[in-house]
Amino acid sequence: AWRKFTPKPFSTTEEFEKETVRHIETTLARSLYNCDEAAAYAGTALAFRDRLVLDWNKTQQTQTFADQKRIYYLSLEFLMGRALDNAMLNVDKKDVAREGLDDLGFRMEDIISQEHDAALGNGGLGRLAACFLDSMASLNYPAWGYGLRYRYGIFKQEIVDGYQVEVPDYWLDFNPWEFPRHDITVDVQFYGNVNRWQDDEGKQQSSWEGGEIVKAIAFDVPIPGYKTPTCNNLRLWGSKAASGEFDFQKFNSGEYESSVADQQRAETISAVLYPNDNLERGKELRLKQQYFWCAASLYDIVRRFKKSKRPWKDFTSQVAIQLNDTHPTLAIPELLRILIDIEGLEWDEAWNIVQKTFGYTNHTVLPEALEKWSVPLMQHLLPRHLQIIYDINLHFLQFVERNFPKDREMLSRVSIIEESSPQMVRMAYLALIGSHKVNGVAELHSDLIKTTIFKDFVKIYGPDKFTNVTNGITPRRWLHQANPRLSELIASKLGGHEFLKDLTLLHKLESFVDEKEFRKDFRDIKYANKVRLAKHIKEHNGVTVNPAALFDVQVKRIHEYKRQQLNIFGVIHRYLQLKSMSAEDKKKAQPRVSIFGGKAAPGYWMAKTVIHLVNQVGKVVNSDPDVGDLLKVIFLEDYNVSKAEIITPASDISEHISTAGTEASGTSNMKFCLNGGLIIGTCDGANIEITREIGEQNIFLFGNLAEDVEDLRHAHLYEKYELDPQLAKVFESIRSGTFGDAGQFGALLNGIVEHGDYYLVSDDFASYVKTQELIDESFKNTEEWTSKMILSVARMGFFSSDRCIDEYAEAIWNVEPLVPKEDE
Ligand code: 26Q
Repeated sequence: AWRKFTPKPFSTTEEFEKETVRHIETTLARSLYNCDEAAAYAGTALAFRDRLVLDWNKTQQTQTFADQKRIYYLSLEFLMGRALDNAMLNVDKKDVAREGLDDLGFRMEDIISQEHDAALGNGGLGRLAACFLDSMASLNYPAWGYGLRYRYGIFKQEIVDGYQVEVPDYWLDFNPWEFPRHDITVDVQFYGNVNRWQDDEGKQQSSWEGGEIVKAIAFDVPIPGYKTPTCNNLRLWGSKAASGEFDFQKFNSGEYESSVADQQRAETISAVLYPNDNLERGKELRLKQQYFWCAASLYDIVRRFKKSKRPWKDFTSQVAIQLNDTHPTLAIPELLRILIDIEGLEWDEAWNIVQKTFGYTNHTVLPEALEKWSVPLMQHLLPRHLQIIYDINLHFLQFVERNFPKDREMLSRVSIIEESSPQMVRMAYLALIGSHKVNGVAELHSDLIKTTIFKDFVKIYGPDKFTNVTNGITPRRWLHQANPRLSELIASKLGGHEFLKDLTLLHKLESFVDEKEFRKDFRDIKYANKVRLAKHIKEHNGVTVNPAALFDVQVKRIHEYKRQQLNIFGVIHRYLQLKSMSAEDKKKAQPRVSIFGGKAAPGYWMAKTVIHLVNQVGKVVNSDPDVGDLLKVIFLEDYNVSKAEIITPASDISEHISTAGTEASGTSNMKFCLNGGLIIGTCDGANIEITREIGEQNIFLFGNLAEDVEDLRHAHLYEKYELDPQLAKVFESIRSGTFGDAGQFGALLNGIVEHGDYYLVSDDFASYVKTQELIDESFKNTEEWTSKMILSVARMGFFSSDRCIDEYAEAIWNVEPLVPKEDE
């Protein structure tokens, strides 16, 4: 009987308009006579949301009844960006919507840009999680994401007088993409104490008592796949006081403030995303966030499993959980606690389940980014989990002792507990020990973790526990959506858009590399994308840039290891050269626009100084008549996913210039290359594999190698050390006040001159400058440059996140795709 009432999705322009207008007039209760762009966006989003929901329900139903494993991707960050454009492309109805909106008097681009970015992440790790959700849905894998519903995502960056100012990102005002599930809640416990006793059979029992309870409420977000009925789920947890709104007893007895305080304390847990990228800070609230989210997610996963009435031994054939870095590591002791304390399993059986269930992805070897939590803090907040961690450690160390009886030092090196004061829990070791596979995110990085931070563990478990899955990006968003004209040009050559589902098909473009018309079309598209970015720069920075100039882009989080300072010192070097150049030589010089973007963690002073320096240099250079169009320096405010969609297709060259061995993978390098932008980079992260794929004649590599970094650092500290002479000139000009008060930049320069140049800026400066000169010459040769662009795009097939997901599915998760059943 239900079937005949099931709504049908719109398909024609007229039906789309009807649905949109219906939503504006009824759902939003707005009159069409004062329908502005915001209302048109809301109506359009709701019309598309209806379509997704139908597929979503069907997908979840199919997954529930199939006898198959589901993937659970646990990540504290999902950097999703906007959803509407993506939804329109995935259901293949963007043209219908464009026509319909046009009829109603709106421009598609204006409507799309009404949407606020969902910015629940810092950078690479969070965007990777978003690309993975897109790929899992597009490949029909039954998968759920689990995360936190932050009230405030990553802060909005404003630039005031050249300085970064952080403004709160309140993004939930109107969010049609989330469904609050007030009926799906979990009580999460904190603090309290542990009772231990022997039961009637003499078995040791533990239970966690007392403390306080915070309620987790589910908010579900549909994740549509590209041109497939699969629509997966992203479940984000929000926190609320367990007692409901506020404590009425307290309220009625006059304690107004404390009744509201409980509520506020609970809601603080999901209030804000920590804005640190690759830096860990042992804050109690962060640990509370981690446990709150792990406990709610695990409860939910176990609840779903128990509904299927299977025995516990089947758990590992139904559930695979991937840990996105160490942030969700508490899921390991939490699952043990559920299995042992609540479900009554024996340690060995529970441990076996846990190890088979979890996989752990490492994203960094930087020591300052490795998570550690103090034992006293853990004892206070999660007393039962600390005991379980001790038990895990005991079993593990006994195992190590049996196998390496002669190596006494090994035990303290590999112990989960660091014997410092206070003692610390090493989360990466816990994650590794509790998982069946550990992977790095690019070949070099996966090799490095085996020889540095996890060296002992390779001896203990053997090399097979470790694997590599090189990162990738979704071609739907980063080619088709961000660069529709290039996507159409490729489709016209390849006979359709199949390459968006199988990116390796791009290789067929190679056979057109010498076609004159194709080459021109390719260049025209790059130029049009640059015109669009130039317009954005004019509007936001008030600077006119010439779209014919070489656009040189570095956009990513600001971090010393990523070396934006090397870039800006290179820009100053260029400026000084231009200043001393004859008019004759200037005619031959290659005009360039240096574009920077990225956020600094609010407490990271060195990173903020770099932003300030870029802006100061821009102020001087951009108004210097000696330089004119030959050099412009731009800092783009508030770099985020939707800005990346404009910037990425508009670059001629982009910079991926980390100190070798420090950038685990990088993913924007892939985005630029896929859009016909060339790369200047170090031999680091995925740059190495990009080079292997596209050929070394199509990329500009420079600098010292990872294997030499340690010796160089040592030499800086203990041997005579001389600054690169060209860099010394740059520093002189900064110190003489060319770019404003030199005192501001003292720490930045001294880190290099006096404190050992940890990131090897001086060591790499000469080869960096030389490589930039090579780029100028190469760019002037338009034909040579065009071939490099086309061949790069043609050879990027490997870097689709679809390939990553198939690798995870095969080597780590052991899951198969599952296509939702269509109604008969
Ligand atoms: C940890 C503890 C406390 C507070 C914050 C954090 C924290 C938060 C975010 C630590 C690290 C991050 C983010 C790390 C990150 O984005 N890493 C990047 O991951 C990408 C995807 O694998 C790689 O391509 C980059 O190379 C890597 O830097």
